[in-house]
Amino acid sequence: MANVVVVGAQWGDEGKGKIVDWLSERADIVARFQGGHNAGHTLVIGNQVYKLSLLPSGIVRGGKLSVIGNGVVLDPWHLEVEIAKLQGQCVDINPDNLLIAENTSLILPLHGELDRARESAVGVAKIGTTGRGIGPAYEDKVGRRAIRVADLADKATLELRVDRLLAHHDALRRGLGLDPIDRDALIQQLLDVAPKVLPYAAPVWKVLNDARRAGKRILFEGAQGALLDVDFGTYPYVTSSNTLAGQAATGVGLGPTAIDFVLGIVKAYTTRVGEGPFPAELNDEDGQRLGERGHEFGTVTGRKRRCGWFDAVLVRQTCATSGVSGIALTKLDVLDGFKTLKICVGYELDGAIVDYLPTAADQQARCTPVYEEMEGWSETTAGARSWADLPAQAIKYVRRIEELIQCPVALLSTSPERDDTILVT
Ligand code: 2SA
Ligand code: MG
Repeated sequence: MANVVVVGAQWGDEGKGKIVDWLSERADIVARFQGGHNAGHTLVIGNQVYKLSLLPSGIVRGGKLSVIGNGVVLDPWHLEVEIAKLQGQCVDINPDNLLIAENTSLILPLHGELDRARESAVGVAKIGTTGRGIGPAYEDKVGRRAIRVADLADKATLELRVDRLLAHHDALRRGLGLDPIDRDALIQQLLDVAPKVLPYAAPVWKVLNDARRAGKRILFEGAQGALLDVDFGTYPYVTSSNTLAGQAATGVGLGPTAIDFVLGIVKAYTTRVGEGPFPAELNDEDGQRLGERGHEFGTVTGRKRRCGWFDAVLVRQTCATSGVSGIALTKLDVLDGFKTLKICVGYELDGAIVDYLPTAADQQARCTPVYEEMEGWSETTAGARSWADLPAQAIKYVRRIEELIQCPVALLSTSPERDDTILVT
C-alpha cells in the first residue's frame, strides 16, 4: 500500500507509536500533520526506549525523511530540546532527514502560560489540557496573527508579526491579571532560536508532491485521537486540531487523492486523559485493573488515564468519520485473565436505544452504556505472533469487535515490541 494515514480511533494513547514504527519500515517519508508536543509516542526498539512528542516517529529509523507539516503547531524551544535528547541517544537528525513546513505556526511561551492560566482560572470547568499552549497557538493561527516558521528569517517581518500578536495578547492578559509581554525580549528570543529551526524549513507541500510523483511512499502519523477532534470529538473537551484522517492531506499540503489507506488504531478497551464525557468509564476494580495492567499513564504529563470497557459505538463512529480502511487492535493482552469482558454496543437515552454518541452535551451526559458480555480467557496473549497463538475466546472477541465497528482488523499488536505484531489477512 502506497500512502497510509495512521490515526487514533479513540481518545489517543491507542499505541500509534509502535504501529507507525512498524509501518515506517515500508515508507520513505513519515509526516506529522496536526497537533504539537501534546502528543506522546513511546517507541521500544531493542533495549532502547525513545519518547517522542513533536518529531515524527520515523526519525529513529535511518534512511527516512521525517516531515513536520503545516497542520502542526511547533514550539521551537521544545524542538531544540527534543532533538538534543534524541541526538544524545545516538539518533542522527539533520536537514537531510528532517523538514519543517515554512508555513507552520509557532507555539510561544505566552501560549503555554495562557493555556495554564485559563485552566486554573476556570476550576472544575477545565478541559484538562496538557498545558503545552496548543489551544492558544491554534487560536492565533485561525485568528491570522500567528508567527510562522518563515517569519523567523527576517527581522523586520518578525517585528511586524510580533506587534500584531501582542496587540491581541496584551489585552487578553490584562483580563487574566497577567503582565504584558516584553516585546523586545520576545523578538530577541525568537531571533535566538531561529537558527535552530530555519535549517529544517522547506516548502513541504512541494517536497511531498514531488516525492509522490517520484513514487515515494508517505506514512502520515496522526496524534491524539478521533474523539479529541475539534469538530467531531466530545467538544469542548477536545484538542484544538482536526485529528481525523482527512486532515492528513491539508496538514502537509497534499490533496485527499494522495491517501490510499487509513489505518485506525484501536485499543482493546477504552481510555481517556483529561475531562469530558466517557460513557463506558469504569470506576471500579475492573477499571483499576485495566489501568494497572495497561500502564495507563500519559507519556507527556504522566497523568493517570481513565479506563473503561471497549466502546464499539464510539469506534464505529470514528471509523466512519475518518474513513478507516482497517484497524490495528492494540493491547489485547491487558484483557488476559478477566473472567468476563463487556463491550458497549449502544446507549440508552431517555428510554430509547441509540447507536451513536449524540452531539448535545446534555444528551451525552444522559447516555448510559448497553453492554454485551463475553467470556474472557485465562491464557496469555502477550507476545503472540500468529493468529494460531491466540486462545479461541480472544479470537472471538476480536471478531466480535470487527462486526460491531463494521471495519476489518488489519493488524493485531500483542506487546510494545515491534515484532509482536500479527498481520491479519
Ligand atoms: P490540549 O493540550 O489542548 O491538546 O488538550 C486538550 C485535550 O486533548 C487531550 N490530549 C491528549 N489525550 C491523550 N493523549 C495525548 N497526548 C499525550 C500522550 C498525553 C499525556 O500521547 O500520552 O501525556 O498526558 C493528548 N494530548 C492532548 C487532553 O488530555 C485534553 O483532554
Ligand atoms: Mg500517546
